[in-house]
Amino acid sequence: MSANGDAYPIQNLDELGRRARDVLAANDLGTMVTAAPNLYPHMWSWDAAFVAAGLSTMNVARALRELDYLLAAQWTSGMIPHIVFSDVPGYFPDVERWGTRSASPEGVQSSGICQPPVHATMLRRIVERATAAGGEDAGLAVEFARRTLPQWIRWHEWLRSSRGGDGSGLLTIYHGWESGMDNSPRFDGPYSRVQPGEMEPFVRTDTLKVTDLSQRPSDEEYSRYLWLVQQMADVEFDDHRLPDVMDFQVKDVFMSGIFAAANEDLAVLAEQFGRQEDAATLRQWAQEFREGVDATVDERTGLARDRDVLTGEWIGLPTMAGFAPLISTTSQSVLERQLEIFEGPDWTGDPRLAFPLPASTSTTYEGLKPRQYWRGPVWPVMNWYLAACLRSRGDVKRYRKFREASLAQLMEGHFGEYYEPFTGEPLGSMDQSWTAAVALEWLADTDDG
Ligand code: 2M8
Repeated sequence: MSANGDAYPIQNLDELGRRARDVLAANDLGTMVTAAPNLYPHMWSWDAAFVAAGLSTMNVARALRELDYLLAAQWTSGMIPHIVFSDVPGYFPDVERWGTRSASPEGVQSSGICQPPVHATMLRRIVERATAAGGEDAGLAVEFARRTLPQWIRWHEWLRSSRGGDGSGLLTIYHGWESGMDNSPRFDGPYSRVQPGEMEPFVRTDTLKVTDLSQRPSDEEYSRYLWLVQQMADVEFDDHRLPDVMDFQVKDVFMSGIFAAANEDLAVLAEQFGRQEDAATLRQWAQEFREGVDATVDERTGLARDRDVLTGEWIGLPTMAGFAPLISTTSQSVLERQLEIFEGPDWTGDPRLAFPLPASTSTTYEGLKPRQYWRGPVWPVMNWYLAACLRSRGDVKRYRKFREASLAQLMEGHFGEYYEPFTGEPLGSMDQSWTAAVALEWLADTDDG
């Protein structure tokens, strides 16, 4: 049953906080907070980072346990897998289909790909929050960060070498799932060239749970997703062989912006613990990826672009990924142009929007699908992440605008995975953990500091 029962509109911010905490408590298996109660009964890598940030507003020790559990699944290569499976059945593809049993660490069941590296940014946030609060939590958070710093550095090292070592300042993904924006139209071109071969048949479980099929990816999309999993499994997830065998290879600009910012955040932590050399290396990577992201900006549209590695083509569709520089750029002119577009009539300034929040594709894009997953809906977690990036630049005014709109959106009470941009209807999974987590983050930041 839903943690909030038959969801009803929330009356005030105290109630929003209470109900968000209830959602996280109901999704907590003890070892992990699952991404959602029904649709996603496991731990997802970037969900876990956002969830940890949300948990830290009420229980720092529990937040750190979440990150610890994720880290325990880190592969010897340094990769942090995108899913750590619980024992709850009902999600497909499961660990058997992934074929990762021997590649994962002993006793861990995981998938074999990664997701956007928001972890260091969230860890820095947790440490700063706990330090500001003082007392026992401060010690716990600092100790945790000190102890786990080498693991986070290894994760970044792996990303930099296995996914971004070609000097482009951009990370390569081998599956749309690695971007976290699974079926975004940005990947339509690359996916159109993926032709599934002989494959074991499969039965999807997501469409049994979200029964309005228009909200999920199509079967055709799913067979491509599964084909890519098989291609990786065939080479035993060997990073060196992926460039030779994978039919999908994209330089992901949004993930690269996240990586730039996360390197900067990890450098701050490394410095705090006297690891100056590591901090210098991380800062160098931050700079490399900042430049990589800025270099993708299309002069004409002002948006950042992905690149299809296999064809060499730019992918310049008007999706949220076009705003990667908002996360990472240090160029004032790039920033100003991006903000102008972001607040203009194709994005948050579209008067038809239920709330002035960014949709996953421009609301004037001809391919907009306002109810379908990453093809149009508004994602609360992205609203908060982008706002937090602006606030870390000192842009409190915009942060407040985002906060007001986001809280208004969440008052409908379902903690939806995503929302219809024009009506504000919650879609996908209800009681989604990262939505509840960012509600707590918004509520914790009353001073906007
Ligand atoms: C969605 O992705 C999973 C596959 O990884 C799925 O559709 O089954 C995405 O929204 C992804 O970004 C998110 O981490 C995951 C769990 O919330 O769900």
